[in-house]
Formats: sequence, C-alpha cells, structure tokens
Amino acid sequence: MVFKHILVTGACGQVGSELISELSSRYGSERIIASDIKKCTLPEGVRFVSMNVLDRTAMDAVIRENGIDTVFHLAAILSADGEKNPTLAFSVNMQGTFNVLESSRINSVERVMIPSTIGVFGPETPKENVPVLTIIKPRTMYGITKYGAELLGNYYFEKYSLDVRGLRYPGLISYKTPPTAGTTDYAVDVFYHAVTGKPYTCFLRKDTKLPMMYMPDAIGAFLKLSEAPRSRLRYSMDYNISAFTFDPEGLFRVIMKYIPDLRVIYEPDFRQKIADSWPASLDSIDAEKDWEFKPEYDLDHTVRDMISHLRERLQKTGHL
Ligand code: AKB
Repeated sequence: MVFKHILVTGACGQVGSELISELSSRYGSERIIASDIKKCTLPEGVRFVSMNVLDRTAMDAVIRENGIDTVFHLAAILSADGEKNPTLAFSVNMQGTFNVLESSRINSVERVMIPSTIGVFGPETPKENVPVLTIIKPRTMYGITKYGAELLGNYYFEKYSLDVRGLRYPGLISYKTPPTAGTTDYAVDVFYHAVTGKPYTCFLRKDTKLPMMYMPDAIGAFLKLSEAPRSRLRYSMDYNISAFTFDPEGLFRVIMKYIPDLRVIYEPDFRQKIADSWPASLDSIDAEKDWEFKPEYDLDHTVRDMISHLRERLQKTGHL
C-alpha cells in the first residue's frame, strides 16, 4: 500500500519527531501533516497543523480537508506525567484515541497506527519473556488508558474493519528529542550527563530490569508493521517488541567502557513503583513471525551510537 496523505498526531514528541523524518524521506514531505499542540522544528516541506486530539471538530476538518488515508496517532501522556495528572492522562489517552478512531472511521481513513507500551502490564504479569496474550492488570493511569486504547483499536478492526495496528514499545533510547515524562527516561538522561561530565542521579534502583530498544529500531518496526500485508497479521494492536534488557547498573557499566569517569548516585522516587510493576523482558516471537520484526542494535552498539551523536549535537549547539 502507498500512503497518500498521512496525519501524525503528537508529532513533536520523542517518537513523533523521529517518525516524521523517516516518513518524509520514505514517502515525501508533501504527503505529511504534522500535528501537535505546540509547534516544533520539522523537516522541510512538512506542514504543521496546531491540533489538540481532544478537539474532535478540528480533527474531522484536518482529516477530511486533506484527504488523509493514514493516521499515525502518537499523542499520549506517558507514565510518570500520567501519575502526576491522571485526569489529563485519561482524557488524552482514552478520549484522544477514541476521537482518532471515530474520526478515521467516519472519514474513510484506511489505516491507523497506534503505539502501545510495556505500561499495559502489571505486577501479576510474568516478569520474563512475556508473550502477547498474558495477564494484563496495569496499575498506572498510563497503563490503564493504553490498554483501553488497545482494546478500542481491536474493537474498531473487528466491528468496522478499520485497519488499526499497534505494537507494545519497551523503553526507548534516543538522542534527537529528549523524553521528559516517562519512567524509562533515565536511560536517556544519563547520556546527557555522561557526555557533559556531570554526575547523574538515577531515579530507579540499580537492579531495576526493563526491556529497551534504540529509536532507529523502534521507528523501523513501526513502519514495517504499517506496511505489512494485513492477511499476515494475527493481532491488531498488541504485538510485543523488544531488543534487549538491562538494569541501570548494567547500562552505566556499558557507558563507562567509553566514558569511565561517569559518576552515578541512586535516589529512587515515585517512578520506582511504576517500573516495579512492569516486566523485565518481552517475547517478540509473534512480531518476528508475522511481519519480520528484527532489531539491529544491541546494547553496546546503542551506547556507542548515542554517545557519538550526542557529542556531535552538543558540540554543534555550543553545549560542549
Ligand atoms: C514510559 O516510561 O512511560 C514510556 C513507556 C515505557 O511507554 N517510555
């Protein structure tokens, strides 16, 4: 399938900003409309529309007037911010997703892509090698609403044949747009500290194992799923994917191979409870079988790439 007119919600976030670059080089920037509540820097030729996903009237107009056939719905409140403001998380993640699905159905959108998360799992979920179908009893507002979004997506596929697809992201490591609102963000923050020679205070315990992935693999996987023949997909919204697992101590050890003077202290805060309710590793076998998911970056390669890109960026902007 060739996507003709693509709408991306949450385009300025950690995933959105990198997805937009890849979409515009693959399909052409003129095919893409980036939407968010605040404008950000976008690749040349990508049009920005200021849109709140809670504004259904505005969403209908953007989709209809631009002949949108594909929506990448990334607008969401992440786990840590969701615990600070559960009401906002409920509105954006549930009502926002419902608006996208309903507007897509009414306006004949062909495909809707929605990322889910390891946040849908809870303390009763097995800790290791979690399969797609398992015990799911999230305890955070983020997890509850993202699981609700998974169920909604499945419902729209079964009831209305709207081609909705999604995958459960692990923690994502990236250097282009710093994340600010999640529980796995320590695994990004620490690089900024390491590269600039500042000590790092880690908000998780040193033995907190979580599944993780480098951003190029996360974007590659999302696009691969979006392009896969529907007939090969056994699931709609809930493919598990992950590249590797580590705890803070393990990550810092690898960083110290390249930056030996990194100093870390541990001061776990409210995010520890969130992380403790999530699994340590996922089983990606269904994604591998159905749409050939195959991450390229292992942890060492991720760390080397992060350090060199961050150094380059901070030097360019005069921060190093
Ligand atoms: C978060 O920490 O909230 C996100 C996630 C795992 O979905 N990065």
